[in-house]
Amino acid sequence: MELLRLGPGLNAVRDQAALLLAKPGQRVLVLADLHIGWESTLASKGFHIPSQVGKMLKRIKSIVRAYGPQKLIFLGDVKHTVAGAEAEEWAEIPAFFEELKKFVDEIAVVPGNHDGRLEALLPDGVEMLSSGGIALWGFFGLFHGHAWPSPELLACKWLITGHVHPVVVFREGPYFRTSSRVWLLMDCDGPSLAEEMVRRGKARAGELSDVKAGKLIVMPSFNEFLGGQAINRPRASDESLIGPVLRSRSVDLAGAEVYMLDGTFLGTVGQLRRSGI
Ligand SMILES: [Mn+2]
Repeated sequence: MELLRLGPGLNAVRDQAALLLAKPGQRVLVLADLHIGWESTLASKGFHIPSQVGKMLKRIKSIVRAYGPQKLIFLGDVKHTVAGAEAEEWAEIPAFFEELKKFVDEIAVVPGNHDGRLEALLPDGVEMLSSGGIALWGFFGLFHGHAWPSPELLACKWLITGHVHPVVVFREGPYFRTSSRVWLLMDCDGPSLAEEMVRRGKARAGELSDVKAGKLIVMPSFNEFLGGQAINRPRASDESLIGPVLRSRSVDLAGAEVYMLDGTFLGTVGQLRRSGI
């Protein structure tokens, strides 16, 4: 396993949709969009896919073994069904967290839009954070992305979200298409984002004296089978997957750099859309 450096203390784990945030003596692993229970919603439509939770657990364990983070933060959409909890989730989610507790000291969840009633499934010792996210070390503002971040996150240089499940879709001949999960890295105009949040009543001007947000990362989904936003297609297929910050004019989505999980740079979102691949 190998790290791809995105910034100071900010690393993607090569070939994994995982971020390792570090400062001297501390390491935090961040994963987004596991959507546990997604397969069971497909079963009701007649598709039967074996549960992915065991495989995801295995992948998390191997990353933890390689880098020894003290803390694991789930960046929203741990589970799939939006409002309630399906029978499979009632069984799989508590067992999943109990297993994780054996090898990571601290576990926290930033809730996403699919995490209704998740709290009831979390064992003792797993912390449920606010849906406005968490300002880690005053440097990394972590939130899911379906809603605005808490105002204090704008004091962080890096904003980090999930929710979008960005993929690039490649055509292969007339019949086949393959999609690859990708990272998006873009500039973010912190003062303009702050202004927009004040205008929309999501923050009070006094709360935003120290705005440092300058970069936004959109993480690929940790679940490798989920569909997502084909960011190389001219128009987003599902606007609801975009979220308020990406829809705002404060971030440069067209200028976003697109990276495959192995670190290959594909170009910017704008270039990919224009090239029509
Ligand atoms: Mn989401």
